[in-house]
Amino acid sequence: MAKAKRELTGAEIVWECLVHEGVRTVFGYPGGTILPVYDALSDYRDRIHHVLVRHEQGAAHMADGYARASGEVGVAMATSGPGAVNLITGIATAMMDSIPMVCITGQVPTNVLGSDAFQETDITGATLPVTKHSYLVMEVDSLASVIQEAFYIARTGRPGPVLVDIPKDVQNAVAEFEYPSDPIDLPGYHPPEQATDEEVAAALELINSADRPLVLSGHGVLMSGARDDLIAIVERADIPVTTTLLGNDSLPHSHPLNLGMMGMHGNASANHAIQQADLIIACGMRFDDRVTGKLKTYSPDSRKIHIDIDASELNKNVRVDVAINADLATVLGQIKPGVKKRKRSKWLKTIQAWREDAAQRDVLQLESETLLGAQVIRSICEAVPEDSLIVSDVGQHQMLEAQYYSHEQPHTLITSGGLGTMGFGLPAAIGASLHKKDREVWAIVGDGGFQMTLQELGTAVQEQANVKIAIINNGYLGMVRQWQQMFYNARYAETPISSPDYVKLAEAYGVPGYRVQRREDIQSTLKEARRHKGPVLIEFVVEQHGMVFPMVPAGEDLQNMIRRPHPEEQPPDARRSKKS
Ligand SMILES: Cc1ncc(C[n+]2csc(CCOP(=O)(O)OP(=O)(O)O)c2C)c(N)n1
Ligand SMILES: [Mg+2]
Repeated sequence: MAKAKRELTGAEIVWECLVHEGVRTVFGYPGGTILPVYDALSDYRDRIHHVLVRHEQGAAHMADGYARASGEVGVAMATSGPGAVNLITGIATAMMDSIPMVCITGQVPTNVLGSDAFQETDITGATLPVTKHSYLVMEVDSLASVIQEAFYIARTGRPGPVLVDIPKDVQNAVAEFEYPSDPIDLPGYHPPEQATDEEVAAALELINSADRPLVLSGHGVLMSGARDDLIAIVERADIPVTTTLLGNDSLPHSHPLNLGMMGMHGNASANHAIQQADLIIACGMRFDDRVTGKLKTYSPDSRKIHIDIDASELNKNVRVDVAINADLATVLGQIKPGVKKRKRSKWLKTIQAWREDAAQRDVLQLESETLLGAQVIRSICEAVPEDSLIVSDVGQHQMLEAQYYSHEQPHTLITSGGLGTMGFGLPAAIGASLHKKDREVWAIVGDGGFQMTLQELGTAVQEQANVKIAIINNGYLGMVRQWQQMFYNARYAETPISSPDYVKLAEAYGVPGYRVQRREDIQSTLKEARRHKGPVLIEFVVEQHGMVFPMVPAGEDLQNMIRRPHPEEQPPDARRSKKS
């Protein structure tokens, strides 16, 4: 039976469409040109929860964090001009990390568009390079189908952010509403599905004949749901795996074949393995410069297979022998039956020696009497349940998280990888916690990044978001200071940064606050903090000059890592203090 059409305003159509798309939470901030939509919200409050943020950048990051935690499309909303422009950092962050998001912005009325009207910004123009697609809706009759398309584009193929800009008169106009029921078929947009038989055969030929194969596991493994098949394949063929930052939780940390993260701050064993492999199988990753180092000398002796949903990533940075443009989970399902059982003891033994050497180099820093970020992160990992969600900000603490937190379960790490957006951590954690209400959610942030978006503490309190905030306070924009120390003769230009009294700040927001200055107080404070429901803040005052190693200097050969010294190489004083 055909449903009766209803007459609705554009503003009501927005909410109706969101309900039809299964949206339950919207992050936003009102203003003049989005007023009709906000006014219509009152009729939808029983189905959609609106989270009032403190800055629109926070809305975009929260929608992003919500999307990453839920696998659903995150929704952010803002007014025109300054509101819309404030979303851009969050949109660009989502774009770089392939996060499905729909951003709805108000726009000045159509009759003044282009006249530099009050709070007019060409937001579709401004966001063109950082959205997967964008729309300026000029007629209310097309509003429902545009919103439906926006969700479809955001979540299909390689996911990404889509912007829908709606002039105020379109929000006020009335149209007959019926949610479009026809399957969506967009000209020129047909996400690929499976590999051809020839591609599967070519990949299998390389996999089954390699002696030193290595899987590079990226975000796409998690996003396409390919993890189980990947594990089955590497176990059968005894293939070691290294992960990107966003693929860090794409296989259990303790899995014997997992070499951990590759790249600039990756594990030495992973980087050596890349350089010495005779086959690289790149799954849902994009050969970012942070993981390849110098392209000219990248993995010189290997044949290469690259599987990615986005055709534009294939042969972009690294030339490969077999390029497969399809859904990764589907392709691994196709490949799996043909993968031969093999043991690769010699290759794994070589790798094991690199791993043992690296473990030795970690000992001094984990045992150091001075409080270090690595110790804090390892302690959080030991204290919290395995399914806890860790959201890191950007900087040294982010890399330490990737190195020292053992992610056993998938979808337990959220971080800004591609754009490296400081200020992402707290709002993304709030967004994630509003979906994963039964999970422990930790924002691990630096003193610099936290101060970029700390106003969102207000949102966390208003929502009683269950977010535990660990500020790794080293008094510096640490990662930049590290570069200055290594490459700019230790001239610390504008990297020392002061902080407010974070315990008092927490108090001002009505949040329990703690300060930890000694290693022996970490665990007891974590225990105490975890007892509180709702937001909690802990400041860890750590060594100011801590470093993140290994480090491949930008543009260098992956093999040329600057390493933490092996205990045998420590200066005599350091060895003595360790013994005492
Ligand atoms: C929005 C933004 N501005 C600047 C940078 C450059 N940047 C990268 S890491 C970093 C320092 C981060 O300092 P902090 O948050 O204290 O973390 P730490 O490195 O000390 O752990 C800076 C400034 C960035 N990534 N993002
Ligand atoms: Mg810092």
